[in-house]
Amino acid sequence: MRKVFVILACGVVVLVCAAILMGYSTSSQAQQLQGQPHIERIATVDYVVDGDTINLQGGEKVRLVGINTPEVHPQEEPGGREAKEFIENFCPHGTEIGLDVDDLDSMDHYGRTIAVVYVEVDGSWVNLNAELLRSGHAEVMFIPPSEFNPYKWTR
Ligand SMILES: [Ca+2]
Ligand SMILES: [Ca+2]
Repeated sequence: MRKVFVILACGVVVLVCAAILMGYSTSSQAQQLQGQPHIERIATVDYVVDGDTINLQGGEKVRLVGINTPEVHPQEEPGGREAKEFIENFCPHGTEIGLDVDDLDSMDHYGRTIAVVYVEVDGSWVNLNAELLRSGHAEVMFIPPSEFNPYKWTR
């Protein structure tokens, strides 16, 4: 009787370990699907222009790829100020951000760098473009050719 119990207990331990390992591998697979942060360079924020545009120190302007937020200039559209404030909270003046520039279309016709912007939150890099979509401050604006598929960020 005691032996049966020990065998059963071992079985339970093995099952629990297997479940933990399986859970671990699926979550890391999910992370891979979402795309690991791929940071090509670090830049410093001068100021946030609006929800999808950031001016960097040194004069470079960045347009967040794959998304659009309501305008703030010259006329404020509904939600424009909220979107601007949302990203200002993540990257106020002087913040170091990570950039992944769109390899297939690196600049728009206003001369702005087209990129995914990463901000550091609790020690890990967060895709700010995706955060704008998930929080409802931005809509998908997919203009091919592009290295990025913003529809993946909404999942
Ligand atoms: Ca916009
Ligand atoms: Ca890139």
